Amino acid sequence: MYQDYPERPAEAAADWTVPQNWAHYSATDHRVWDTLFAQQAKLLPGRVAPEFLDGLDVLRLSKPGIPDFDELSEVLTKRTGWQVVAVPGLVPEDVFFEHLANRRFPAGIFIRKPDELDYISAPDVFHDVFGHVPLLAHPVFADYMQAYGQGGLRSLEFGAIHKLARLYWYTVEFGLVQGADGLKLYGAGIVSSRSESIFALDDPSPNRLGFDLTRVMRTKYRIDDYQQNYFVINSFAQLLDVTLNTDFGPLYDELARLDDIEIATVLPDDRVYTRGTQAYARSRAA
Ligand code: HBI
Ligand code: FE
Repeated sequence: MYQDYPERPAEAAADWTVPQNWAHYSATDHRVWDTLFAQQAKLLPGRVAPEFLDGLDVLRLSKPGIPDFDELSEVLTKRTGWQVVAVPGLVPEDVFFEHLANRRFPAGIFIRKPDELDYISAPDVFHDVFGHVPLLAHPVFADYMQAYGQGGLRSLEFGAIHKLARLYWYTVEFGLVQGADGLKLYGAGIVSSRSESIFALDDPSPNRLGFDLTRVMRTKYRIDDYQQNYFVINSFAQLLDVTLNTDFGPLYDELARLDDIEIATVLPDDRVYTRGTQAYARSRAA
């Protein structure tokens, strides 16, 4: 999903981990975290999957300031065996998958500046920790993330990483889940963004379609703006089951024979929750 990786910095280990150097964050850095946290903590109840709020709670993420990864890992490990490790930023895919497959989530240590609170071009510590870590405290989602990492390592052998990356994009980053009282957010790219937390649920522009593994792995995505499609799962168990019970080798063969699906297309077989007007996307293209 991300094309260019910098060289491994001299201070990083072979697996790209670095010390978090928590004591080096400035008062401004901590204030940025607190501002973003307060904003999302107010916005998300009722919009986000309850498992995410439970995760914030059990991991005590409301404690002021940027979390110390060692403290966070201690609580998380007791719950689900996951750890949070510090990395300089984006890491190469094989390194990323190797961490996930071993229940380590690589989180960037950098935090955005106070003048770029809503839009960032690379994932920072707020996106990585606030967005991704709460659901790692949920046993089923925790298993899904590991299964994804294991699948990622296998996808490298098939040269199919860009197909598998679509699964990550449309679930872990931008997924919606059907709740008892309507659609809920769970993707980290959505829940860590004030504006997309509103857009993904309320805006008439995007399509909201039922999740189907093959369909998702055929569908292009955009990295430069709000999504034009969101895919809706029934439960985290559905996501884990389909990942564990699919033989990805034959699926990659099948995908190689099928055309990619353009971003905003709705197919006859899609389970349509909302058919988008695409008005927002059109206004941005104009
Ligand atoms: N590195 N730090 C970091 N965070 C990511 O989310 C990430 C990455 N490297 C590769 C990657 N994501 C994706 O390419 C894969 O899931 C497909
Ligand atoms: Fe992310």
